[in-house]
Amino acid sequence: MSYSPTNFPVLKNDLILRVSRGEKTERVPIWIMRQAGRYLPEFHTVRKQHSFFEICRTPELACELTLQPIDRYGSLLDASIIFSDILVIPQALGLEVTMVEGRGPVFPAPLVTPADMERLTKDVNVDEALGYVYQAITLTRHKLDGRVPLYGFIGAPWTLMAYMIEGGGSKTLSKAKSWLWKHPDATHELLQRITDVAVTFLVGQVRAGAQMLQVFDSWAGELSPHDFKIYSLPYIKQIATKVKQQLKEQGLEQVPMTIFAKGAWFALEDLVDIGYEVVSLDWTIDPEYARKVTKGKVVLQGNMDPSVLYGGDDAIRETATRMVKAFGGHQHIGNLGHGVLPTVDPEALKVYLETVQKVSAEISK
Ligand code: 1CP
Repeated sequence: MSYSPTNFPVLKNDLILRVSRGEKTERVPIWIMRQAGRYLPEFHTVRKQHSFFEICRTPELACELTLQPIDRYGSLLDASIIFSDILVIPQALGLEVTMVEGRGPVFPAPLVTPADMERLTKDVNVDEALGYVYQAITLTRHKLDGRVPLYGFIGAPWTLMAYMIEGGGSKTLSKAKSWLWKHPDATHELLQRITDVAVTFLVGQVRAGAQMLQVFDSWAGELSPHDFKIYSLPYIKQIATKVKQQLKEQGLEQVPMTIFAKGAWFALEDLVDIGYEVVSLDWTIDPEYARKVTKGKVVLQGNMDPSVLYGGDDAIRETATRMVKAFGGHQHIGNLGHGVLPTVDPEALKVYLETVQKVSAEISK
């Protein structure tokens, strides 16, 4: 049976949407980056039978994995995020990406010199190439049955460019950074090509049923403050501006947008003025400092260090309580400072979710 992006079930929990619109709420909503993933035994059961990208490309499987944490934690989660990966954009641009056991994503033929950009698909038909993500989103909206809103997402241009040149994860980004210095013009051309695809893809995700959007700039903190302003900021700004403009032109509803520029504490002041309603913080930023710098202009998301989830229930409760209080119980979406780690006990995450909901309900009164 195929589903259409119309007549979606009525949303029963809109807490995260209300907070994103700047409304005062009864408590802080919470969801977790990588909440559908390797720390869940039910994920491995499916993963044993299918390759990673096969799951991403099969709407029924992507939907099943998206719903796993929602089914497990019930009312302890206030949002879902579509099961996919940031690397589907490089794939749509024509690069091969495989998931190698124990290593993560690998590009067998990464970009080595600007001449390799010839290998990228020109005038990508984004809606066709990534239509499988749209189908997964539409199906998931129906299967969620209005329990919580659904996030769509992309990787930011700088982070995706870095993967496309490094050919996978990297500790130093030495290849990607060499590119910046050796080929500044080609760098901007590549960043713009990724940006163009990203805009169309995000708009398409909303058309398919995504109710919020997040942009992951996971490698933002590898750039100096000066270089971040040149190679990341203008492109993530362009994405927010153009997505909003195109949603309007296409008669689609505006949705809250979140920027997560990991490690870019230095850019916080700039990040509040580029068109995102929510700024996601990693754990190296003190919540009270972030409040002061952002002056109430955006909702803040985050930000407990994910490794506290290894510290036992008392450490989790104590750290989560301190975090919620430091954010003040308003204009805040609970999350971790980065994705949940694959070896975390799902019960430890439960303690975190419970604590954020309980403590924030107490202080929001
Ligand atoms: O089964 C496996 O081996 C795959 C593990 C896995 C999973 C579950 C990968 C490989 N990606 C994902 C899903 C995923 N990736 C989601 C799903 C939705 C959810 O959050 O629940 C999302 C949002 C992502 C986004 C993503 N992929 C990011 C941005 C967030 C972040 O963590 O910084 C990044 C950098 C990636 C690349 C990626 N994909 C997978 C891995 C192991 C990596 C990191 C590789 C590296 O840099 O070393």
